[in-house]
Amino acid sequence: MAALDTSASPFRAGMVALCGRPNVGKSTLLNALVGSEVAVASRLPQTTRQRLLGIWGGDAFQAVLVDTPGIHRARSPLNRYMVDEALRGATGVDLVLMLAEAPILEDAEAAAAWTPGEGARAALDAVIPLGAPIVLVLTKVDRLRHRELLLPVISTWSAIHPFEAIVPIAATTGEGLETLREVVQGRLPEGEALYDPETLSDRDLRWHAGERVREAIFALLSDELPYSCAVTIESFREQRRPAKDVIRAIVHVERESQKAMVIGKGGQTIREISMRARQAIAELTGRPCDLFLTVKVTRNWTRDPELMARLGYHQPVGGES
Ligand SMILES: Nc1nc2c(ncn2[C@@H]2O[C@H](COP(=O)(O)OP(=O)(O)OP(=O)(O)O)[C@@H](O)[C@H]2O)c(=O)[nH]1
Ligand SMILES: [Mg+2]
Repeated sequence: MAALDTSASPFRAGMVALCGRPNVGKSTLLNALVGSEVAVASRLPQTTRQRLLGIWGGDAFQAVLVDTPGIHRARSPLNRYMVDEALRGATGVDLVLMLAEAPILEDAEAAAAWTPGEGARAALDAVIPLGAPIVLVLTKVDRLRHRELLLPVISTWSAIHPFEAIVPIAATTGEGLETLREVVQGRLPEGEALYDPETLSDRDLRWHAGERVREAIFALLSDELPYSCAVTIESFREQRRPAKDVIRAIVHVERESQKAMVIGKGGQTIREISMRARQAIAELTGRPCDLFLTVKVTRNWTRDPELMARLGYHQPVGGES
């Protein structure tokens, strides 16, 4: 009698959304899993504005990760768009990874009394009705001095929702990512890969170039300024000889006073933004690029859905998602 071959477990593939309130580390985790800096991450909340698919795969599985904007109380049309994008990203997926920061606690008493903040609860409450099973991912555990204090935190969370699993991680050090892989892989449906395994993300280079400019803006400008900026790519030309990309982009701001701040004294600030973005784009494409930035006032664009749509932030119409 021939021995049964049990070594070949079936290939698994599916969609996995990364959700949570702003700044919990969704984009950083996507980059760590994909193994490339495809998503923009920054120290500021509300960095991500649009969905991005990142392909995370191994020999036996492919998880199509959906990076989403942070779920928050949205006041402006731009913020409402972002929250809608997040919920669209978590709709119809096979699994949701709900990210929440592991709280930094000093003693057992504080840990026993700890409960999640309103923002974290609200993000979870927004995602539960979408119906996908949810894994809770407690992020940034490298910042904790007392790891044992995570245990009461985990029990508090498990009393709130029947999570599939609760996994503590630190995306910046790689801690917990192997456990996360096992948890995710085990919950993906059997099936063939959805994307060519060589693919890193679903967005084109033009989109990534715009994001790299926004990343530089989030890194270099302070206060509210990054939130008033949008970037459109006016032209993207691949030059043969010498081989390089020539990119023209517009940085849109909401008011005249902001234009002066983005340009900076003698053009210093916009030069720094351009230099930083140019390096990041070249890293992504593997060839040099020329980047020409213009700053333009598109008055109050964050409050006007029509202007937002022109800058690339359009709500899908009808059944499109
Ligand atoms: N110490 C530490 N910092 C982290 C870790 N993961 C993310 N961060 C930091 O947390 C900040 C926010 O990270 P992002 O990945 O941009 O967070 P996000 O959830 O995508 O934020 P939004 O797009 O604004 O919703 C950045 O400064 C990251 O470097 C981690 O594992 N450890
Ligand atoms: Mg993000």
